[in-house]
Amino acid sequence: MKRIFSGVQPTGNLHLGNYLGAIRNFVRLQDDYDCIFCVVDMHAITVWQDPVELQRNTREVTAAYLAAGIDPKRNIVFNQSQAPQHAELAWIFNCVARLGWLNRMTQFKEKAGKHRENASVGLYVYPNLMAADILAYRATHVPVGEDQKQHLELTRDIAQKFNHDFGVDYFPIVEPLIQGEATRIMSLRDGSKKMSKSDPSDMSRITMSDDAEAVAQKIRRAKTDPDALPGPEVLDDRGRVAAAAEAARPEAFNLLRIYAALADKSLAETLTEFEGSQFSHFKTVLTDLAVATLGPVGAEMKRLMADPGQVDAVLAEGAARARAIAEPILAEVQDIVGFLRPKP
Ligand code: AQP
Repeated sequence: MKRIFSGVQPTGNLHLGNYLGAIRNFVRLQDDYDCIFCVVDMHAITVWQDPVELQRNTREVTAAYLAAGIDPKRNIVFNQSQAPQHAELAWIFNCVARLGWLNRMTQFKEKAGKHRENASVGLYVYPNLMAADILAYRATHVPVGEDQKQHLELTRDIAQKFNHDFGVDYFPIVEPLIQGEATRIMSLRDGSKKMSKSDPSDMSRITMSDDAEAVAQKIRRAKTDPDALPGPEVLDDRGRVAAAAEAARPEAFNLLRIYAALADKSLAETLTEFEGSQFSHFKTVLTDLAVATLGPVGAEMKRLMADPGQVDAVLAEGAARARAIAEPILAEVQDIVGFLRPKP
């Protein structure tokens, strides 16, 4: 069976973008793939994390996975730091990846910003650890949002270079799985910025644990424009919003895409449904749908957060299963590289 690896960072404020762009897709993949879903706490510490918050956020992402419908018996659910093979393989990949490759990573540039010299070395080599996460299990497919495509490309480059340098055909060349309408949900306050956990404004995102009142308030205050909603004529032959139309009304199209994703409809269907409507009407319908979809997930997350023992047990069991897969793979890699190790 094809194997999937994917992860979410436990950096707090899990939001609708994480849900629609990642977690909900994970749930759908569990029927067709052998899935490993990780809470990537080692990635999280590439920027400062309060240790108490990190533990809480690790449980929160796990709770979100479970509440959204990921079955920890059928799939592996664990936190990255409990499988040391990730770090060990990442070191080998640090020696395979080239500086020039990492220098091209746009996410590092965005996250390090103007204070590049002050960024952690971990933030810089983050894509090598991501490659190790995936390849420690020889995963073949990775569900990712648009924003992770460049990092996945680097994973492919690392696998190819490793195979070439050592004259082996060991690591698979992973394929991205990008699904649905909601690959990039934008901020509710600024349609040119992606919805993100680290945005200082809480009004920019709907979080997975927002109650109905908070969801309603955030959608009501979401930035829009004075015009009525457009119809399907804004789509080009490939079903994409024409660039000029998108640039003129980014917030409107963002809300329409959120609706389409929540309702599991295409953007074309959504545009047809709301053509000519005022935002006041559309926002009411969108709020009802968001509350109906996220409400039960948020409630189950709360229940699980009140029972940390249950969450920790899922992580411990998942980590044991993850290590059982990664250990022999790492041993083979060590043999390929030429590291001496005691043979069983
Ligand atoms: N706005 C988004 N729209 C669609 N998908 C998104 N993802 C994140 N933001 C959006 C997807 O969620 C998964 C987990 O992301 P992550 O937590 O590992 O890292 P991230 O992409 O850095 O998430 P954030 O929320 O944007 O955090 P900050 O603010 O720290 O940068 C990934 O699959 C991602 O594509």
